[in-house]
Amino acid sequence: MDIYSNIRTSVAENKRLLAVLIDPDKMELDNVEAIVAKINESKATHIFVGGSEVDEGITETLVKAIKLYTKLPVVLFPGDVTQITNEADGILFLSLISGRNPDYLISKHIEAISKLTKTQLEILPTGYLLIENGKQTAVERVSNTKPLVRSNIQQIVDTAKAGELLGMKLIYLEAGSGATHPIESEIISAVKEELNIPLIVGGGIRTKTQLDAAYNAGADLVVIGSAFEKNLYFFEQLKL
Ligand code: 1GP
Repeated sequence: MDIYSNIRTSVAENKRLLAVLIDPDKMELDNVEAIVAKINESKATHIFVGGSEVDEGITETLVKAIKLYTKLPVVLFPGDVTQITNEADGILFLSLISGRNPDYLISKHIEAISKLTKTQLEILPTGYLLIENGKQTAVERVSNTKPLVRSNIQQIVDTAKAGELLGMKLIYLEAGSGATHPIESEIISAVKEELNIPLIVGGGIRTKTQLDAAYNAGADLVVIGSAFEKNLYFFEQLKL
């Protein structure tokens, strides 16, 4: 089954999906086998690969290495066109709909087409919403956009719903890597209530309480990067 059908089936069955995010910039190739072994032992259902600023070429090498050691779907979560590689299974084709920078709303996508059409990647059109979290994150800096204000829940809900009605297949609520505050439950549940497509939540999730809170509020797929990067025993300690 393809990645999206799998996600939809899991959501229909109330399964909790978990993606481990690997940033190619922070990963030594020598460590890939051991790290992927840890991911395989955990409850992770997906591996996301990407970062806001990644040197050209290293994403492909990393994805190739990851694929040697896992059967989990490897999905690109690219910060830029240069991170596209046919070695992965799919790609979040992200439109930063919280922002007003045309580069990240449509221009980068046009730039990506000549590469994407030469790949077999499953393309997952994703409405990407950056939400204010207490400090400036790499996404905000690199995309030169303002995050949505946390307290304006209606604006966040309307933005997510607009993404769905534009035909996007996933909505991703992003607090930013290493965020001070993960996305609040009130925001997740308000967005979930209005959406008919799967909801991804990530950024700043460091504890089991925060992870459970995201799922309980309605996240279908949670993304964890930094906490696992800092401590490879993170999922074992969470008893996941
Ligand atoms: C960032 O949502 C992801 O794009 C994951 O964030 O690194 O804080 O887990 P963390």
